[in-house]
Amino acid sequence: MNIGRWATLLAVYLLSLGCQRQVADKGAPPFRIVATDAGFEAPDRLAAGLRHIVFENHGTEIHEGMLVKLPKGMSAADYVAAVKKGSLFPEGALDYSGLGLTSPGVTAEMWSRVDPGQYIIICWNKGHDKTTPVHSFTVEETGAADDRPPKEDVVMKLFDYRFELDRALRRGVQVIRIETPGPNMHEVDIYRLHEGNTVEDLKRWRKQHEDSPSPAEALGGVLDSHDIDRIVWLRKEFVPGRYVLHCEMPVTNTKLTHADVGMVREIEIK
Ligand SMILES: [Cu+2]
Repeated sequence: MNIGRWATLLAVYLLSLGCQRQVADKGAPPFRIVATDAGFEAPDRLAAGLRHIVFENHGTEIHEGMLVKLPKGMSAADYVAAVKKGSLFPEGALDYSGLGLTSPGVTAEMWSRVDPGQYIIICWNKGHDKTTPVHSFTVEETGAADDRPPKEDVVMKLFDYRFELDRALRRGVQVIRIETPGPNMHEVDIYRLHEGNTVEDLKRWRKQHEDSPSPAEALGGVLDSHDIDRIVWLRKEFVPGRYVLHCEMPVTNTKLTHADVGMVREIEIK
């Protein structure tokens, strides 16, 4: 090979490296979870770090996608067996947030940190935790850069037992940074009320666990984390309407939910 040809090949190689770098800078595609009534479709690997997670409900029922990190020695089957015996928090497993209740046809997205380990995705709506298969995946330390969340428009704080917003949510795309001062674990489901329905209708409907027509559309909020210092970001497009923030976490040692003891808030977006 003459020098000229070698130099050309080298130039082409360097150019292609440059292109690869440009692609890498745009970031990896989001971790995409598709929920159906038969279970979840999602990759079986994810790089550790702050990750952009997209959740699409292709089913006919409301679903959610909670990430749970399993302790060493516990399999997905072990976790599900404990849940079937009635445990909401199988010992040693850590809730790692995820996208909350999401109506059929709705897509939700968030940014949240994942650490190396074995995980499952599980839906707790309407007994799906006992009837619908969980999805297992592995989080690996690959050195991949964090997915950077967009700058927040609003900060939402989850306290015992109320939601605080540092400013009003507006119509259009909003990024909500969600913190949990607690001191208990919390979640926030976001609903848009259908015309003529009230918060009371929604609370009653969530208690019934029946197939009665829903008074609201579930837009996909964020689920709880054992690590309450965790900050997550939610991005959502809002049309004008009446919305409800609702926490369905159980009050310890009771059959009440946080919504029952006041953790529910109606907001209007103009
Ligand atoms: Cu709560």
